[in-house]
Parts: sequence; structure tokens; C-alpha cells
Amino acid sequence: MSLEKTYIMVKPDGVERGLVGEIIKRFENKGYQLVAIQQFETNKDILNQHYEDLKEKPFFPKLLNYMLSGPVVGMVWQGKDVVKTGRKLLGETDPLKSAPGTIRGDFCIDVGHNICHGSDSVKSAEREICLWFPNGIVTWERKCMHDLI
Ligand code: RTP
Repeated sequence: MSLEKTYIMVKPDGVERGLVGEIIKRFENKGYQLVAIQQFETNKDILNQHYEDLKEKPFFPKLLNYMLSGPVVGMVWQGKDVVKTGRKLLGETDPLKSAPGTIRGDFCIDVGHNICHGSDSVKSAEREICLWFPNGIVTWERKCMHDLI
């Protein structure tokens, strides 16, 4: 059985502020397993592919500038219901609407600088993982990730 996977990305402001460890800690504390991590210099080509659904949005040029402002850290996490639960750990897109206790609720106030990205569906996760990790990822699974019944 292959465990559900999601693509979580620490955006340039999160990397700049030294929040990578904090974000890893929250996913590990919850019980998820990190299966890939890499720091990337972004470029327009990969960002256009990553955000292909948002190209027509009025905020897209601002989003592109933001995502080009520094390196990002891309991660693949796996575990039960990790796509949906991962988005809950991140909080709402708008940090001011994010509950305290979520990453965005605790660390930011501006939708244009909201620290992190999380795939919004299993299908998007598969697409994003292939985009950012084209050479594939390790598929090792911890025993404790499965129900042992
Ligand atoms: P993400 O993809 O980063 O996890 O964010 P999301 O699904 O929660 O939100 P989405 O609508 O896909 O937007 C992607 C990113 O665009 C920026 N944004 N700016 N009104 C604005 O200025 C605005 N709206 C969205 C945010 O960085 C958002 O995470």
C-alpha cells in the first residue's frame, strides 16, 4: 500500500525568516513522515507550471515576484490524509483568517507573504511532486505510519 503524499513548500519569506525547522517540527509532531526535501532557486518557468491555475488572477504578477524573491524549500510529506490535514496545519490562505495554532495563524499577517504552500488535492500533490522532484523520491515507509491491526 502506498501512503498519501503531499507537496509542502516553504516560500521565500519563510526561508528568510528561518521557519523551515518550525514547519518540519509541526508536521513531524503530528505524525507525518518527511520523504524528500530540497532547497530550490525558483524561476518563472517552474512557477508558471506550479501556479498554472492562477495565471489569470489579478494577483498573479505579485505572486510571481514574491516567489522569485529568494530560495524556497520544497518537501514531500506522507501519511494518512496528509493532503487535507497538511492544509489544516498551514491554516487559511489569508493569515488573518487563520486560527492561532496554525502555521499562518501564528507567523504571518499578509496574504502576499503567507510563508508556505500545501497541495490542495491528491491529484495536485502528484503533479507538484513530479514537477519539483522530477528524478523521483525515496519511497521508504516507517512501520508506525500504518495501522498495525
Ligand atoms: P498555496 O497554493 O500557496 O498553498 O495557497 P492557497 O492554495 O491557499 O491559495 P491560492 O488561491 O492557490 O493562492 C496561491 C497563493 O497566491 C497568493 N495570493 N495572493 N489576494 C491576493 O493578493 C492573493 N491571493 C492569493 C498567496 O501567497 C497564496 O498562497
